[in-house]
Amino acid sequence: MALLTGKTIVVMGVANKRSIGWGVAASAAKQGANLVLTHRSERAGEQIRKLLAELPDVSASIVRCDVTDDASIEEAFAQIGEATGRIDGIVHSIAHANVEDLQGEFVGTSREGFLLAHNISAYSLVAVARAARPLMTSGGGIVTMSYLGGERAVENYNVMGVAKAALESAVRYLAKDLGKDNIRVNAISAGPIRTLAAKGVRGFNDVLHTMQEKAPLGRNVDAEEVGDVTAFFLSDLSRGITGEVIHVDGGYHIVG
Ligand code: N5H
Repeated sequence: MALLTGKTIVVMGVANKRSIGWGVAASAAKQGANLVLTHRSERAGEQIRKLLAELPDVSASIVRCDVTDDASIEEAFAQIGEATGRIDGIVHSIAHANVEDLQGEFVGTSREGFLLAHNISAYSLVAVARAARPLMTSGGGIVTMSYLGGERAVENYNVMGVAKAALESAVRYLAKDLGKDNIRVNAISAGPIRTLAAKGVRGFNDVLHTMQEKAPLGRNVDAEEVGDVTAFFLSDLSRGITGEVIHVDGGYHIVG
């Protein structure tokens, strides 16, 4: 039997076919999950509709959710609850920072830019976990996406690195709280992947190149590989793991 048969998985943050969230949705669907995909922009909603149209056998619905707005989160999860009755997993694949805060010196980060990055990229996991908890009546898994820049000072990653450090810490505190409800909370630290978010950010191509050169596996990773590890975290195979950050980066973090 597939790993996620009979489970409802909510994937937040698919912008287009290159999104890590879409790699996750595809892996989860392959493992038999019933999907709910959330988006903020109309444009992302359209992209998701198009992508799902190519997978007619997959059971999926689309819900709008703006994670900067508590009322929107509440409404989205009320809608999901009505439609599905229960949630077994949440995948948080959402981050944002001002493009001017993703280059040059971190010391120049404005208060506003710092708060924006932390609001969307880290606090949103806490708000979503709280909203989803009452619907996760059989327990389940929450998975979020991080990057090595949350552990090390990586050129240009700047305010996002600080937000990812907060996100990874939030994973541990949420895991501590939600363990009593048999809800596990874990993160994946993914290698660089050419997504819409990565487009136009300074130095991205250099990072891809270095990764290929130095990673033990000698190549970059893709969204499907991240998706498969996410499916593992959402499945009962990982039932003994919570509060963990696992690297899906071809081993780069052990050498780079
Ligand atoms: C070391 C690097 C390269 C430099 C830093 C890149 C950081 C990227 C993450 C953030 C989330 C990108 C971002 O917010 C871009 C926005 O300012 C502009 N783009 C958008 O608004 C597009 C339209 C939407 C879809 O994107 C978002 N996020 O809203 C890190 C890279 C090697 C790895 C990487 C790219 C990591 C990561 O966190 O995504």
